[in-house]
Amino acid sequence: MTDNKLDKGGAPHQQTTDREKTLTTAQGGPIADDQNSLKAGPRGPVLLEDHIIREKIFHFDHERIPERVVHARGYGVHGHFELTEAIPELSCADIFQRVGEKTPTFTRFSTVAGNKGSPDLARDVRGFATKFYTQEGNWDLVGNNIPVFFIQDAIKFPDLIHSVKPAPDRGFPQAQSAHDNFWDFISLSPESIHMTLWQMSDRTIPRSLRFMEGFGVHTFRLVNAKGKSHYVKFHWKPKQGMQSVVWNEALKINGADPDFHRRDMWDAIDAGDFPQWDLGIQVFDDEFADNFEFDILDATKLIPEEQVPVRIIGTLTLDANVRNFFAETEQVAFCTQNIVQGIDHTNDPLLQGRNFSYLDTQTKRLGGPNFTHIPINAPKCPMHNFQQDGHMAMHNPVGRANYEPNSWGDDGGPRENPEIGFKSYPAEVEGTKQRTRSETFADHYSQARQFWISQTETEQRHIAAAYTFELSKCQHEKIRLRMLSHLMNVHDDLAEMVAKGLGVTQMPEAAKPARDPITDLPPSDALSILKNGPDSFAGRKLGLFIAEGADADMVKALEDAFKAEGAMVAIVAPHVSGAKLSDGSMRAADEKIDGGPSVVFDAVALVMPSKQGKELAANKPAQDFVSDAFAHAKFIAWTDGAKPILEATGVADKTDDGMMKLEDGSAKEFVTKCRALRFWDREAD
Ligand code: HDE
Repeated sequence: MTDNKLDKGGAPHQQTTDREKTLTTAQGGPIADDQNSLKAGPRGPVLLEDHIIREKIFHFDHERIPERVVHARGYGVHGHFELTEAIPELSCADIFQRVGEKTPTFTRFSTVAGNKGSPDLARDVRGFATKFYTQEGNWDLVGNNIPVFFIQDAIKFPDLIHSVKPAPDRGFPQAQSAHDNFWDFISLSPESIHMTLWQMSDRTIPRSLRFMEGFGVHTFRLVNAKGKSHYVKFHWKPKQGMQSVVWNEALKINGADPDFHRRDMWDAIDAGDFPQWDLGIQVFDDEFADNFEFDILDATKLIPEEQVPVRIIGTLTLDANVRNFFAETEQVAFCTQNIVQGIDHTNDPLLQGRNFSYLDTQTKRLGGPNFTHIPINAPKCPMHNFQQDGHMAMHNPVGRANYEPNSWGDDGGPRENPEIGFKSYPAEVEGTKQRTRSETFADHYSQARQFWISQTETEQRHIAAAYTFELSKCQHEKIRLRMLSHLMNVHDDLAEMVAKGLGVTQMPEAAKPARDPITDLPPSDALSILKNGPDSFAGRKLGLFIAEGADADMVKALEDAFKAEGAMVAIVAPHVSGAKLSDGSMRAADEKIDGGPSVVFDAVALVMPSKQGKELAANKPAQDFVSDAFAHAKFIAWTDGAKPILEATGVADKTDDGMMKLEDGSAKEFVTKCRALRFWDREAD
């Protein structure tokens, strides 16, 4: 039984007589009063003997753990992986054997540069890390939403990250790469140029975590039961299709909703709209590796899908939000060295460095070697060993044996199992000990050029604009010019567009390449977002702006049409209480217009009588709703009554095929238009 009582001082007490619901100390002692500390007299000093306040505040003081040094801001979701094609001929990994089998997973998406409280829509690479709780141990695929990386050798990682993170003296900039330090480092590390093309593309401003690809980046090995190895690159392909926002929109979303991505993921899963990705593998052998233009151990290179097709072998479904953010998302500890029999590492020097780093960082972050005992990190298969003690140990050996070999028979604890136990692929290794970079890693521009020529004009424009924006934030001309000298080796068009954007009239000399770029690599459509559109508005959101007296039939027609498409509709109104529609019914709003700008929606519609349209034409948030939607190439529909708002923003004069007036029966037509997601022709104009 719960009761709400006031004590003499007026503090509310919510009381119960149910032992199960009784508030207790960490020691299990029931607490009678959680509102008042123990005092000597009602106005007297607080007594040190009060074990309840001391325990409560002591625990509070220790709530924070170090945030991740990179990828601090992240969002985790539970799910499962279902195998759709078994691959025993390639790998004996247990997870890849039985079609239809579901393996539980935990996936954490993240940004790299910002701290834990930074906004979701920073221009940044997104982490895409998945822990598969397989029946033969945990496999962590710790990837990104970009298939290549900035550097070739892990020894450069602390410098790369330092350069993008806040400068030591001033403590800013936060969560951004648009500054001198970052581009200084990049322009002195030509190996990073390919990655910066991806970084300056719209890949780093995804519309949703649900709408991006994922990549394992490195070349790994698949090893079958006979010990035969193939090389593999892992891919995640979103079933929802890819989509990004535009930069001006990203800037505004960060202000309107810094939690935009996590909210979107939470809402989708909460609504039962579970995002899915296909797991694809690119498999190749030594012969391909020997003939490929680049070194397959070089993480700054990808293998075009046209050269090695991606074969789909399973599907990841994210179907449950976390129950406790800290316990799950914060405490999850991904480690690249968590592989299972049937999957193995290669000599990629970046991967080798990561295998050291992740274990080390988790030990520091989670406070000791027993982070594997935390439920989110513990395997879901049997686990037995002789590891013992240490901070917060949850599993210790029982009985007398805590070592092996031992002669205690059945009481002697777990034993080795050569049959199913992990065996490293016996790759041959030889060489002189030396600090060097292989000659085969020396090409830094060819795939950057290939990426550029694979993009649509819209995407190229965005890339050039992003370089221009970021380099314009560099206060030192020498850094801007040094970057330009690299872009000249990528493609003349790109270099010219950026030079024009920066106002550079005298081009610098092109950087001297370590190896002459290959200029005839063919374009690869798979590298473009826009060439791979979903042609569906499913999973997207319409912002439906209504006001008092809005046509009830039109509101319903739009809601029905968008829901039938699998899309969401959010109602925006002058007041959050909503608006009375033409049929007298009250329609509650999801957002007041000031808090529901069009940047948080994929398309917008305005439905209102002309009296309200005229009034709202003078309302700045209402004007921004329309003018931003127009500027961000969104599809816009309106009823006649809303026209004054379009007129007030100058949009009414510019009607194009991305805009339409709503009339009876036209809701479905609007949905059909919206399937293109954006009306890019407007931007080109
Ligand atoms: Fe990471 N990286 N990384 N990284 N990384 C970490 O581990 C590191 C790299 C990636 O959601 C850290 O748990 C080094 C490439 C993701 O919890 C740390 C190098 C790729 C996450 C670390 C790299 C990644 C991390 C920090 C250069 C894509 C977030 C906290 C050799 C393939 C995982 C932590 C999560 C996190 C080190 C490069 C992806 C410090 C040394 C390449 C998705 O261990």
